[in-house]
Amino acid sequence: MDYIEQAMKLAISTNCQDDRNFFQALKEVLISIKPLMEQHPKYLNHRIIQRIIYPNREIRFKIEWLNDNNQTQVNNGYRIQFNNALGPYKGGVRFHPSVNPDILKFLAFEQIFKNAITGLHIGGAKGGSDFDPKGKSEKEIMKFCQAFMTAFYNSVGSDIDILGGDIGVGEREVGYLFGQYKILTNTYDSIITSKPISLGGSQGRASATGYGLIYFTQTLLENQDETLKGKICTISGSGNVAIHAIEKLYEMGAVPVTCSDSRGAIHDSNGIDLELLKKIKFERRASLEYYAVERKNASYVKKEQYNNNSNYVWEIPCFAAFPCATQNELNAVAAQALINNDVQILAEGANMPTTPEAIDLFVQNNIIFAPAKAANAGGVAVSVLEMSQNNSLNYFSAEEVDQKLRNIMSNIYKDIKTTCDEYDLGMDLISGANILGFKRVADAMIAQGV
Ligand code: NDP
Ligand code: 2IT
Repeated sequence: MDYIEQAMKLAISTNCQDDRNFFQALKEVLISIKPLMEQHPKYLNHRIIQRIIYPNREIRFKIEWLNDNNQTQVNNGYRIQFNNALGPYKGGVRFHPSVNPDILKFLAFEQIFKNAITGLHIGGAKGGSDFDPKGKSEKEIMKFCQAFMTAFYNSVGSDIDILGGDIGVGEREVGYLFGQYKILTNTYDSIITSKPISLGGSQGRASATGYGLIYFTQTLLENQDETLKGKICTISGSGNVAIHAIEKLYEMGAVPVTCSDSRGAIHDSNGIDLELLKKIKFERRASLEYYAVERKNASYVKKEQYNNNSNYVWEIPCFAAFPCATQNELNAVAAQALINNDVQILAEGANMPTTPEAIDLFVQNNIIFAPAKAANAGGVAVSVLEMSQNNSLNYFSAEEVDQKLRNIMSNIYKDIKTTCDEYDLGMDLISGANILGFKRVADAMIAQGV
């Protein structure tokens, strides 16, 4: 039995049998580090794989809060502190009804390697709750955030575990989480990032993931003597990552023509109206169907009308495609449609948005594939700038943050490409990213002893 089979067997026997998202993320890493394992037996000798597939701590807690009708509500809360070999645990918090230990374990596992790829000294974690922010009043959101922090505050710390944003958790939620921590501990510790600017948040953190995604794509294309200028691009999602990716695509002279949310998708062949999109999603927190009501030339397709469960946005011919909503949102049907329409590059803004079958199709057809661990790492990298400015009681200007983000994304690309060259991987950026991240974490584990 080889190390991959052995590790998968071990992972399945020590986790819930249904942890399919975690097993998917794990298997991809295990397969792609094969060249590293073959050249450096020390990683197997130090039993790094057996050690790295167990989270250091899995915290589960109950959140009780009162809704606007004074009825008691109960939600599940979690934090997976997966690995802190490189630095304090760092990773976002997700509020979505689908949140469960499997989803958070996959996200925390991915975060270990993503954080390592940035070259910064942070470990990997993820947390969240099955709380659904949709339809809740401002007061209910605040009450829930306060109860979440109350249930869990003694497990975080600015040099222990630093939280951040993710699906359903933006500046508003982060502000309430931070405010409650301050009350409970009487400190102003930087235990969470993506804070509002008024609380010490970083200029440019809100836009960092989306902008970073496009900077990474542009660097990659420049190395192929290509550019995004004038190119049709398709995007899924219409949250923090998607909207800022669309914004940066316009700045690069590209034409983003789609977006989607949990209920449906928009195709606007003249280019997405960014101001209208921001108004609908950021201000009104409403459904995208209103976009088509206000923009008569745009078409709106409801989720129930998608073909074979494949988002309508992937049927639109494009040069580059950017899945920016959620995990496993781009399946083999979508991949085939994109390939038939001659897509040139796929860059992941969301975490693990592409199914393994879809990835296989892109690889077989030589489509350039920019994996999430590299392409969306700009968000967490700017989170570290936020931690750094908080801890030094200083701040970085918007221009400084943008310049640092550009450098970080271009260095990530260079480091991955160097790894690809070293292991003779051509443009297999998935393996390059996994080897680079794994090696940095494994070396730190070995250096610390057992
Ligand atoms: P937001 O909550 O701001 O937006 C999420 C978007 O995706 C919304 O348009 C939402 O639709 C849609 N969506 C969420 N879940 C589903 C689903 N199950 N099916 C279809 N659509 C869905 O989150 P972010 O933009 O911050 O995050 C998007 C992705 O990017 C996630 O995978 C996240 O982990 C990843 N990411 C985020 C980072 C960040 O800094 N925020 C950093 C790196 C990665 P609706 O509007 O209807 O809710
Ligand atoms: O997936 C991610 O990298 C994030 N959600 C951002 C994490 C962070 O701590 O800023």
